[in-house]
Amino acid sequence: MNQETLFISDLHLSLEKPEITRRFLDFLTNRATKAKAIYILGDLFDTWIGDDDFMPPNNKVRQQLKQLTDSGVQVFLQQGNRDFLLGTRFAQDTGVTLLDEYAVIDLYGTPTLLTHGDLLCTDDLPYQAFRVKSHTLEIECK
Ligand SMILES: [Mn+2]
Repeated sequence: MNQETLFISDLHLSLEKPEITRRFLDFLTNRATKAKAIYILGDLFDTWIGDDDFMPPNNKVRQQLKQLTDSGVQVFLQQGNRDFLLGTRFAQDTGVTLLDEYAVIDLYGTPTLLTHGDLLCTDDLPYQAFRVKSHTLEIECK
């Protein structure tokens, strides 16, 4: 069995770019099935307005991720600056494990820091202010 650990980031899946979605779904049903673990390091989706968003291509991606995790492949996911609303429901629906914005993993014996990267744009003060505000908003659903 192939024991690859695979990292992907910033696919920015959206309805407007079907070829990227097609290739990702192909990846999930082929190479990914032989992996030991897959780490998705943020911005899998170009936008994510909430875990109750079932618009295409979100649902198909959900289903394929679920199939992959059901088969025993571990999939880890960090939020990016575009899809930071990915949450626990998405994780439950797909079987992926959400990682904190900084996560240290043991990569073949080497401690390895994983992060999407937007936290490191420390010179961009307006962005960092937006980030703090957008990540702490309490949304009331009526
Ligand atoms: Mn990003």
